[in-house]
Amino acid sequence: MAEGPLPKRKREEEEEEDGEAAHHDGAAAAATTAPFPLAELRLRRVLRESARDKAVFLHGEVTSPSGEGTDAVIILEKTPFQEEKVSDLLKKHMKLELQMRNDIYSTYHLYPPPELSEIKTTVVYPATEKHLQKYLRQEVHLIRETWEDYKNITLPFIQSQSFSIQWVYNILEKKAEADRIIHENPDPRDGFVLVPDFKWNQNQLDDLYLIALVHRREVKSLRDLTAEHLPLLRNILQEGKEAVAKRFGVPGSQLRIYLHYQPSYYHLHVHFTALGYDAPGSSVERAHLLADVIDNLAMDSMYYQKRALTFALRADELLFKKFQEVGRV
Ligand code: M7G
Repeated sequence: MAEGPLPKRKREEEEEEDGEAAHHDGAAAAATTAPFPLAELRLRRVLRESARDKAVFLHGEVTSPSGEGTDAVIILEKTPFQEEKVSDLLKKHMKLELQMRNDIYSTYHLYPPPELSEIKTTVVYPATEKHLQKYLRQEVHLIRETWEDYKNITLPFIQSQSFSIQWVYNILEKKAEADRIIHENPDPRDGFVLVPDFKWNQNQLDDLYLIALVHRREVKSLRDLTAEHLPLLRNILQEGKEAVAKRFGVPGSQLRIYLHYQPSYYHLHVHFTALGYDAPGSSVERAHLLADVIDNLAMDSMYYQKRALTFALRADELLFKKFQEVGRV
């Protein structure tokens, strides 16, 4: 892909320095209904492509009338089949082209009508450098982070560098996605909001994915949790399961309910995914089952301020470099 002039990129530092302004921008963006100008996007490069997930992650640029380019990340993803639409697909297909035939075996190219060939499209715009990094395919390494490492390396880093969590505040304040809320416990200390994760289009239950966002704002991640948070965590586990069973008919025994460490967004949240779905980020080096977290805290309030935690970092990440500098990798 030809590299053009360096585009304008929304900088994380700007958001940090300019907290209030960013807050207003985010709230305004939440209310915007105009669709993203996809056709005008200039494709700069493919950040990552996954044959297994049938998804492609693109870095594009939108050029304003004044000629200034702004970065965007576009994720295009083929969605799972919906059982109830399969017979439509057989009946209403536009074309069926034979690819090969051998004995009793044959394969075809089937071209579905537009309403049955949706591509889930996620847009991050304007995208920061950190967003581009997040989706770029990179070599990864495991880090074993002690509590001292957390305090000396990770915490200062996340305080200066992490993604804006304006989108979380927009949900909690009902400025965005208010009509998507599945359940809310409004208690400011022990309450939370459960919404469909934006990875899930809600068309089928196979890849069910919801996220519980806590109302309290000072809990960044698993590392901050103590026994004080047990009522909050138990509410999420109990009420979250009940809400999913009631709305989607999926029982708690078929849900994987977990926290990420490290998360991308440092406002405590819990992932709810269908057990049969191999969700991105559900592997052992990142997912911590909520039920286990609760048990650990009940046994020892300081459990997550004592033990080392393992996670993977990409080789080009600044945090990885910080661990490298002090010889921890
Ligand atoms: P994470 O563990 O902080 O990071 O999870 P990850 O994205 O690397 O997994 C944050 C979760 O919030 C992810 O599952 C995202 O898909 C989801 N998410 C992110 N954003 C920006 C939104 C949003 O605007 N709305 C909703 N509903 N979910 C989001």
